[in-house]
Amino acid sequence: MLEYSMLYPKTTESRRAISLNGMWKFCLDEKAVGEQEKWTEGIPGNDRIPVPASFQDFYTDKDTREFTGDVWYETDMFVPGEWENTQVQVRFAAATHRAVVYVNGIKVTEHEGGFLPFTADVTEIVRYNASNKVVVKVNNELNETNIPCGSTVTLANGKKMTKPYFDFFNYSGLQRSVHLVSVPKESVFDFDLTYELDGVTNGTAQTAKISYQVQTNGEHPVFLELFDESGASVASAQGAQGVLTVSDAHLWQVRNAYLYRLVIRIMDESLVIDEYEQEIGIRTVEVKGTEILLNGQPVYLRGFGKHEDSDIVGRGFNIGVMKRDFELMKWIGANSFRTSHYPYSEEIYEMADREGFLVIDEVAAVGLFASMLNFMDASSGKTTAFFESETIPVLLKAHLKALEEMITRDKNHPCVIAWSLLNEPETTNEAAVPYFKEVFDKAHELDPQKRPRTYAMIMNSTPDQCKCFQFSDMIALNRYYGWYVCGGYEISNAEAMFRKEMDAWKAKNLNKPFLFTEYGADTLGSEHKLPSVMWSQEYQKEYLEMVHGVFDSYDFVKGEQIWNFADFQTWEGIMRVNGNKKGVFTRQRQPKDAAYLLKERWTNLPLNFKAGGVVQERRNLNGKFS
Ligand code: GCB
Repeated sequence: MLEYSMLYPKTTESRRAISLNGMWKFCLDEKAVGEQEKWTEGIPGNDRIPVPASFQDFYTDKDTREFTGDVWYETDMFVPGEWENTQVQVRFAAATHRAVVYVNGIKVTEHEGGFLPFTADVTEIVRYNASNKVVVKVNNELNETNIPCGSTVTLANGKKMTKPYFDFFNYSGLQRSVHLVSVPKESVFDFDLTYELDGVTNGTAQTAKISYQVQTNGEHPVFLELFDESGASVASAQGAQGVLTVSDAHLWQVRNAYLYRLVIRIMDESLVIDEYEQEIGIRTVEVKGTEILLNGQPVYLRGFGKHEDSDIVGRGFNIGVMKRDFELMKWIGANSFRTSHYPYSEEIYEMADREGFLVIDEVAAVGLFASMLNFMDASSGKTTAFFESETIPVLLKAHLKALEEMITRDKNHPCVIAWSLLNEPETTNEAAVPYFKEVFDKAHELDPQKRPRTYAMIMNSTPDQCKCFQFSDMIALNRYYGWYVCGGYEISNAEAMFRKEMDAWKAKNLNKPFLFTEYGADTLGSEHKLPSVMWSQEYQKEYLEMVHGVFDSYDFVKGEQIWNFADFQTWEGIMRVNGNKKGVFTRQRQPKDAAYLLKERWTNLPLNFKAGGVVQERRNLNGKFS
């Protein structure tokens, strides 16, 4: 069990949450002297930087952008006097990739892993009704013992540099919100919900049973109450575990969400000891044969692999970009996305709950293939014996901990319909098998709703080579036929190879749904060419017509999430033109030509496309239809 609660900080009758976002003092620790020079009590210089944000893209010199090592943050926080006798915490929604936190010069916590929250209990350390100093040392080095994987090298000039085994810029720092929190001594720590529906018709269930379990750190009784969108109370229950029964329940549906408000209270007679509330959606999710069922109805996923990435703030949570992204996803007819390649900011799941998007939630286990060009290398047959390395046990431990943090954090979001436990690991070697078994078993054990588990499979994880696909409840393929393999005028060969692989999967008769979690072609928003060449907008469309035709030929393919929603920053190199350009939208969130082609297809595809294993009559949905 985790030592801190993963509940999102909220102000309620019993709780207080004060945002510490804003301008923080900031400095780089170029000589790694911070502790020695007592920066733990206050950092040098007078530079200030926004939190939340990645630190990299504010500055005009390359050494700062590429800085690898420790960076230090500092702010002052006033702790109200009336908070004495409560638990006082500082809560970081993320610190990438690891952090040590000091309050008034005293170390209060440390955390490894850059995309999930952690909390420091500072009850005994803070001065009440007074100002207190928070200092955070954040380190952004990459290694093979933490996720995401990569390495850190030292250049001839003595400066360090990261070499990610993944295709996104190593943005880092305090990229998400920080809160100062007061929670009663006796409080709600965690809760689980599972759903059972009876008599489902047209988005309602005659009866919905919500089995719950609430974890507190005390003995006082627990009460639950559920309110509908009009504010009416529709169910209540007493006890740390039990069932809430809702009659004529409105179901949470794809792009048609209905959210109930769940209020959990710990009471002492009529006195509220603690109160926590969260919006929840009533829905079930399961995989049956080749179908993905939401509330028992087959769904076909259409959408994106995304990144948290935008100009200036990098991977920092940006509320405006979030809003724009959801509007674009709605405009284009998407209904889902994968949080490639790390769990996203909590606000994004709240928005997906509200907008009815289906989310495949991915832990940051990317780069488990020791190559900076794994997307290329895997297509050319390179192997790296990754799972034979002696550091694997340490990596596995970090991976399992991140998994526990992610599932605990996200399990009550209706939008989360599946867990992605790795992206593009090397699965051509038997050594991967025991590692996979642990990770997949752990996800099952941690998730009260037993949602489907998957992992995104790299090009050489083919039916005859891959040793691990049996672990997935849904097979998720990342495929680049027509880009990394046989691009341009060779696209007809790409199609033949693609179909050959799909025929081999079909022959295996796995009786599981298949998803394409990646496919795409780099495209420069500036380039047009008739007839097409690779990188032109015309080629991106031709490529999509080819892959859509393949998708539509196989009735077990139950979803398509194109790579990528928008252009995004990567490390620099000959394969990338100031970043990865496979976006359907530019980094500034304007459409490329392919966006209109996708809109035409996705707004016409029925939600239950291919339901019952029948390849339905295909209209002009822009694939090469047979
Ligand atoms: C992949 C990776 C993704 C890359 C993408 C690409 O297979 O999962 O992180 O960005 O390919 O564009 O090469």
